[in-house]
Amino acid sequence: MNFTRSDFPDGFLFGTATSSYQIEGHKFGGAGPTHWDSFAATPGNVVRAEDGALACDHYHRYEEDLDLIAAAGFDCYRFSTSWARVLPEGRGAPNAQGLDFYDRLTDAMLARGLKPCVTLYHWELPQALADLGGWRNPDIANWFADFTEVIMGRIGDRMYSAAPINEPWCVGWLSHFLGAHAPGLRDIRATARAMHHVMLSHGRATQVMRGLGMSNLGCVFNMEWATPVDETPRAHAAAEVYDAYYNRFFLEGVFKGRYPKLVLEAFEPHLPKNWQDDFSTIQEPLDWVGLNYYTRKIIAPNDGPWPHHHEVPGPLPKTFMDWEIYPQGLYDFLVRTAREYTGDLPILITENGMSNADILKNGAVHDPERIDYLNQHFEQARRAISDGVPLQGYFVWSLLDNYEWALGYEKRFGLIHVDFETLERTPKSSYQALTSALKD
Ligand code: IFM
Repeated sequence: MNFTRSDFPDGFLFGTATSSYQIEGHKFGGAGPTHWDSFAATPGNVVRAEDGALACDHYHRYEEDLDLIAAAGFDCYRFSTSWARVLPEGRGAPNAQGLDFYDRLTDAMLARGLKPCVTLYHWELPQALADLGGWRNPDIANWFADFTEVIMGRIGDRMYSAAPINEPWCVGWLSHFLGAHAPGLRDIRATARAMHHVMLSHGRATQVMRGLGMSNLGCVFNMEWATPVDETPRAHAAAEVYDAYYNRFFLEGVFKGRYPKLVLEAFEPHLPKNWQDDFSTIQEPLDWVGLNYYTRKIIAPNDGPWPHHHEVPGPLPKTFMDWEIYPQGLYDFLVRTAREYTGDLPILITENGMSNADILKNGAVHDPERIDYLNQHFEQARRAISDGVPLQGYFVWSLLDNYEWALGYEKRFGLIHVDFETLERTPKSSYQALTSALKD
């Protein structure tokens, strides 16, 4: 890497991140069915109809995985808890094996000196709740609050930090407007309701965790910079709409108690009754804000229905996801978030990393592209810090190659290669490079 730990302020937190369904192996330990299982079992939704039944078998191999995190010198591990592993029916009787698993996992992190940074929900909604309308049903805020009480009642006392929901945009828009993730809907009314209920559930879970005496509570929002396709006012307006429903909606809800006008123009008739009354819950005070950042999109206007735009391919080098590499966007988001929304509140980069066409050859994986990608983004993080942004940590996505949702297992994001036949782990050269950088 072209930085070391000492290039960042004292106490800056270096971490790596994963999520439950992407690595654990959902078929183990009495977990209930989720909407991702049924989505993946439907032809055309997921590459080769792959699912998270086995994934990386982290459920059995977590000790080995935590050893690798600790050996690299990371301070923190950002993991998530599976709702369906804890409450197989989404509500009601907890699964003792599931609670025991997260208890063991927590203690194993602490035993290695790793700070546990939990996200409660990273997309595997219990099927029984999806059957009741999932995120479209206003009751989900209470169901989620109850889940929070059960799982954090067990492990909350040992969490370094906690955030309720990973990437609300994906839970809402990607899954209910674009239909690309479970439950695969393409419906504006479903989207408006899901996005609002995600916000309300975030607030309710935060209240529950405060009630349990937990501290260091935050949120995790994914962001994509929107670049207008050209300099016309129409192209600029199109990019602003993208920015409004992708990036500003959640920040504005949590930190300003409102939704952007550019989104309300289309959402207002579809939002649930008395939605404005929910902001007192949505605005529950937080201790930090997390940004997940990977890329930008080039936005062109069109004459189709709202949002009247589409994405066009950009000219920059791309990752294996076909995402343009645009580190400047990370800097711009860090500065803008602090300036317009969060002021002195600590910011964390809760995800950043790349999928690469990694090849295991003679027992090694050389991934200079990933080292380069990380170098460029860490550089922007340092720039933001020197310009006064209260950035306090950086989590690399991801520890392991894993289940990349609708794209199955072929998009490798890991610092550690996983052979999905043998489940053997092989640290890549990016892992070795980060290990040297963090030693200092
Ligand atoms: O793998 C995902 C993760 O689940 C959420 N953030 C983006 C990653 C890469 O697409």
